Amino acid sequence: MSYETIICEKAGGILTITLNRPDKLNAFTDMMLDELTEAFQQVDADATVRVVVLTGAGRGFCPGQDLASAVERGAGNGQFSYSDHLRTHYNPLILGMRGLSKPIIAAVNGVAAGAGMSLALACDYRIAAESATFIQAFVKVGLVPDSGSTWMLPRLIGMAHALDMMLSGRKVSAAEAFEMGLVNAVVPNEQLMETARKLAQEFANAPTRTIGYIKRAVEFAADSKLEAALNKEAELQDKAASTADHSEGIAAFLEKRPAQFRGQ
Ligand code: T3D
Repeated sequence: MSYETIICEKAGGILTITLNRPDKLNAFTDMMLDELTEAFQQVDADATVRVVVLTGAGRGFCPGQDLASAVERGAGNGQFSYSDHLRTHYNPLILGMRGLSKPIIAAVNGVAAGAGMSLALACDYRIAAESATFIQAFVKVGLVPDSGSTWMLPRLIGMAHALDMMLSGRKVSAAEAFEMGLVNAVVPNEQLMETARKLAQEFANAPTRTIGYIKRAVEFAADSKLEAALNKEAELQDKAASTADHSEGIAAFLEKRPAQFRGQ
């Protein structure tokens, strides 16, 4: 599948998606949002893809909504329905990512601001280049955080840090993001993609269906009471136990050899 605003490259079970509007730091247009949504749908359906790496071309990761194209549509003068726009273009993308049965690694190469930061939050792992920055920029343009930031950010870094970022709109460095627990690792700029691909390779050799069930269980537990979460774990454990990778994992343990998971 070829796209205009993103680049998709598949190799060895890893799909790398690169946001590709570098002259605008990869700001979101409707086309980019829709192409991303479609690309993640394809990932779910493609058994040969076992993990996704998401990054940006050039010096930015994504600075959120393209404000120039939003103004062209009447944003800022009361003639634009933000709620319709969010429901039509942003929310399907975020829900598709959170519901994806395969892991997503954000390789955050530069600034992630506004809904661009929400995009990074919707990933399962965030590896940041040393020069990456994170900005809840919404308040700077008089908007509330959207695209899942209000849901994800307090869960990741706690209410105090999340509110600080959201209310101030201040720029947070990669080092501070790591201290807060916002990113899993910070690496020198030139090692970003190599580090992300190394982690991705581990997932490309992992029991993919079980990884999907783990994601589903954790997502379910975030909004559940303990008893419901226990029941969901039990239900998903039956599904995991019926995979070929579970049989392989047990056999490999007993035979004292590394498991050869095939994602089935
Ligand atoms: O439904 C809806 O539409 C609502 C959804 C809203 C979701 C949101 O994301 S709201 C938040 C939108 N984002 C922002 O407010 C951030 C705006 N950008 C910035 O504050 C700065 O650009 C950055 C702090 C991100 C980076 O600063 P810097 O100095 O490194 O770069 P720059 O020079 O500002 O940007 C480089 C180019 O990218 C520049 O283009 P030019 O002048 O060289 O042609 C700049 O205009 C462009 N750019 C950066 N961010 C955006 C953008 N163009 C359009 N929209 C952007 N968001």
